[in-house]
Amino acid sequence: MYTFPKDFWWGAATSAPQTEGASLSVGKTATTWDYWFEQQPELFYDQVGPTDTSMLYTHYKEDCKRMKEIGFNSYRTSISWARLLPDGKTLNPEAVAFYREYFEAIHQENIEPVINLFHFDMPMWLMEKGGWEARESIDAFGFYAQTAFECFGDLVSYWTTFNEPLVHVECGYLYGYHYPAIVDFKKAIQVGYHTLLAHAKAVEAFRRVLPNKKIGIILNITPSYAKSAQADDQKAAQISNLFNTKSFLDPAVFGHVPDGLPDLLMQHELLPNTKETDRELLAKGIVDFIGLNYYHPRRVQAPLAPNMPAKMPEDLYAAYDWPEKVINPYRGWEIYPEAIYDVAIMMRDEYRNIPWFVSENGMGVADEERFLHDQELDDTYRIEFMKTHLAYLHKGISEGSHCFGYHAWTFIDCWSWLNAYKNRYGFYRVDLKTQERILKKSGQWFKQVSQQNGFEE
Ligand code: BGP
Repeated sequence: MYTFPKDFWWGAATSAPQTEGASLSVGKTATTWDYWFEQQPELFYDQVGPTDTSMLYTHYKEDCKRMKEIGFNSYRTSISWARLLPDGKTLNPEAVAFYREYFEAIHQENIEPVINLFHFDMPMWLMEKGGWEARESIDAFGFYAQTAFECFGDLVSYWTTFNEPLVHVECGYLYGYHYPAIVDFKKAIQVGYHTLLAHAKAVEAFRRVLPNKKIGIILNITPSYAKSAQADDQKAAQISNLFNTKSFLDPAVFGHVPDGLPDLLMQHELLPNTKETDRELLAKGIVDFIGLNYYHPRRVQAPLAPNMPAKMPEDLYAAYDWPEKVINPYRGWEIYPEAIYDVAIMMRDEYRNIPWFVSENGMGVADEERFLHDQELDDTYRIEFMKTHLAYLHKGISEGSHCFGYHAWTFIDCWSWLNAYKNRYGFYRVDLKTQERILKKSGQWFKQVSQQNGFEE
């Protein structure tokens, strides 16, 4: 039997833009997603945009009951910045009422809410002023964070500032997958830097407004494994970890950017514009806990055609196609549960064993809707995926890593950016036409795991 620590969190994560719906109503203004969908709906899978999500805005009460039914004792979602502050300054009373009722409904089911502030949903009013590229985004985020803490601090004990900040940096400014779809390494570094400062600004406000509660940050973790023991491959893996793991984790845990990163950026003419007071602000960004979203690792090797200065990260480390990799045939990502153990040990040994939890882990299945229907929602593959990851997590915990929970991605099939409803992950299936929710086999299994606080080997 794999038994997990007492009071272990069992639950799942979602986010406001991926579940709420009502995306341009009840006072909410547009985010970059609403805007982009309006401009170019053909970019979105099946042309499904952010309005057509799982409608938690109207279904949240029953959905909180559904969470309880499958054993959740904690649950993460986010607040929509553009709903709470439609113009960045004026509070939307309907948003306050909605979130207060939603968080109360979560409590009524004895579920601990974990509330995140930013999940890739940049309000258009700020995008028009430059978004994360503009230095004023730091104060704008600080004001939003403080407002949220003041409005909901009595109902929420666990807060997080950002979900996967690396993703809005990479997807928006490096690879062109998210709006504003810019491809510019130097801009991406500047955007990442402003995000770090915005995070610190929010933590600073948090310590003032809610000194007795806990704050963290949610990071995507893609541990980099080198192709070989040769020095150039090892160096590539180190650089990849510097960018992809340490860039946000070190500031959140130690209050400063990781050693080696400023030198590397200087060498490649990528240093961001800074102010003298930044160092002091960054030091205020130390959190109480970390959430790590783990889906797959990175395999890297020395760059095939290094460029000096680097134009893209690939000039510093290249992707490597590991011949032994096991692939999720439904989503294309490598499945490597062992990495979750390596991450647990890294947190223990390199990050002062700060409390952390797995804040997303799950198996995406493209077009699951089509074939699950015929198999009575039998998603055994998802159960196997979670079991193997939990087994490695258990090993890390039994060796002293301070992990206090596991959140699946996700509770309910939800809208996922340009992929819309292509890859489904939910314990509950959602019929987009009728909004009917149907429990998959994985949800029944998860209930047992939560009730037993573990599972049979
Ligand atoms: C994570 C995000 C989630 C969700 C998930 C699945 O990076 O935090 O918001 O999108 O990935 O992604 P996809 O639907 O592309 O498979």
